[in-house]
Amino acid sequence: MKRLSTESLAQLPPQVQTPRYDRDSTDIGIVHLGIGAFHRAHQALYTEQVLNETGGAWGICGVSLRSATVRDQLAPQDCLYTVSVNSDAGRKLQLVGAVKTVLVASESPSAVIEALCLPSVHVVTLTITEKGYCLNPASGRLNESHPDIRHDLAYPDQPITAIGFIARALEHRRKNGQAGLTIISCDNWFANGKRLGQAVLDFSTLVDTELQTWIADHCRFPCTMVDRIVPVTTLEDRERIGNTLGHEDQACVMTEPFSQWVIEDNFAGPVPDWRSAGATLVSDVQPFEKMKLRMLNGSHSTLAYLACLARIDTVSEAITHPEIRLLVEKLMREEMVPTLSLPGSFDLDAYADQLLQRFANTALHHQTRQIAMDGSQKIPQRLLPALNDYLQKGESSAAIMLGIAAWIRYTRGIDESGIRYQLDDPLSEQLEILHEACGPDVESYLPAILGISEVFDVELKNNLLFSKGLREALDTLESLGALATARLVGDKTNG
Ligand code: CS2
Repeated sequence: MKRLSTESLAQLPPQVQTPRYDRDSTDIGIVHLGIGAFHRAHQALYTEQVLNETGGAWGICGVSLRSATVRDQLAPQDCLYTVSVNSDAGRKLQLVGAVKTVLVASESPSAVIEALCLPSVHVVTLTITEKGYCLNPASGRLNESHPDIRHDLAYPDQPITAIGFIARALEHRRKNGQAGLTIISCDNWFANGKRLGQAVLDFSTLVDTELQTWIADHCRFPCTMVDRIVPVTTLEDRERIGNTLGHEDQACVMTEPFSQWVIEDNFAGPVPDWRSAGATLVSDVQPFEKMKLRMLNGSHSTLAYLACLARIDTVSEAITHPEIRLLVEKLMREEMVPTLSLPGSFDLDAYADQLLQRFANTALHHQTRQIAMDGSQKIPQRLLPALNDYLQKGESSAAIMLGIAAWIRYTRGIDESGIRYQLDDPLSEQLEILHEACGPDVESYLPAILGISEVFDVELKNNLLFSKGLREALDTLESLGALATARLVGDKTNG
């Protein structure tokens, strides 16, 4: 089968939507760091719609920080790719042209710095996952002893972290008298823009305090809430898309019909008119971020750890188990909703209904193992803050507690059937050593896990309600298993 390319555009089946603007004359206006499937199914599509509607110099230069895989998938097909919107009603295909070029930072760091310094570039977006920010998840400050950060401070022209690239490019832009940039984190962190800004400022202080002042004056780091479920693309997905297009597409992405982007209206210069493409611009994103992190991501992680322990592969399958559904509903409606306050007449119960429907989408095949990765980075965002709200009042919340306990149990690297798996987490080595030393006894491994300061701050670690609740949840998980524990907790009244 022939590979997808600009020439194939005219030969695609009529139901496939294709770019309506002149790609060749579209200049690069955005550099995106971390060009994975999520970016291609989310921000790039918003930009694509702007280009389709009004044109403009908003082409995207995608950057992969480490691996060449995405570049090798996109470059041979002129960076064109398909987004497949999958639901029980069928599949809708759109061919996206907004990405114009892809760079691999590890192969050519100078090309990335040059791209960030292009006069036509006004916006940088990032999806580098939580760990990419090199922050201490508990304190939210740059982890200055992170080996990659130390590398970037020592070799500023060959950075390896997003923070190092941004700081170096901004140094050039300042020296060349160029404009600053709007730098937009699109990762699932609470106050993601503030954290990114903090990381860049912490880093630049170590380089030169004048740079730090220039960045503070000339750049903006708006917070955002991004939402769209994007499972890993499988071989079967590629085959199916290839058969429909009549052309091979190595870079296609699968997603759901739902999409949401809430952006803080705080820019350093021009940005695409994403509002016209369905994004919401607000002065304060935090209520939305908090809602999404606690309701969607908090449930996702809780469901994923329980499901992985019980060997349930996908989210849609997990949510058909009455035990898991009961627990997830309790977590959302009884425990998370009371910790949230949204502007206007926003209906959180309807939001929960919609999430349950999204989780039940059987056309998506969203792997629970995909969500389970990087738990040490995700738990402090998704579950601990809401639990803290309860602990501060001397109360507890059984479903959230079980979510955290399920992650801890999952870090043992062995499921309930005795099958071993590799942890995919920046702390995996530390966790493996810890469990190796402690063995399967909760009394032994729990205190050791609570000692991981990147995840649990001292106050939380020393909170007796917290450690007691976790011990109980872990004891039940270890003796009854994930599903029976979910039922027990789901049925229990909080007190
Ligand atoms: C998921 C998210 O993988 C995960 O941890 O919880 O990627 C989730 O699918 C997105 O945040 C949805 O917007």
